[in-house]
Amino acid sequence: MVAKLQDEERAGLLAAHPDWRHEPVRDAIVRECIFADFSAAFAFMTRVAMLAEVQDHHPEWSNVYNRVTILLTTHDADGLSARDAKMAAAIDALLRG
Ligand code: HBI
Repeated sequence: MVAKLQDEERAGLLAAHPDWRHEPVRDAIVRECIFADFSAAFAFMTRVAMLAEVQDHHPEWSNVYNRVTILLTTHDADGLSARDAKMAAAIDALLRG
């Protein structure tokens, strides 16, 4: 079992990653990313997929043309955990370039 973040830890995660919003029903974080076109969006998804395999932590996401919506939560914790914070940081770093 993975430890679920406490309220203060969740607040810290959101403060550190302001492009993510909290989704309270799932206790998840969500980020919407817009790219120039489908090709750029799919290239980004490929890079995230490789990160997800390395971290053994996988996003729930959707893609419509140039938009990718990513939801992170930890099934094993029934909510947010440090694994989501680590993945959000890696995704933010990718998007910063
Ligand atoms: N991805 N988002 C997410 N949450 C998990 O709990 C999770 C995962 N990928 C793999 C994984 N857990 C494994 O550790 C096992 O549960 C198989």
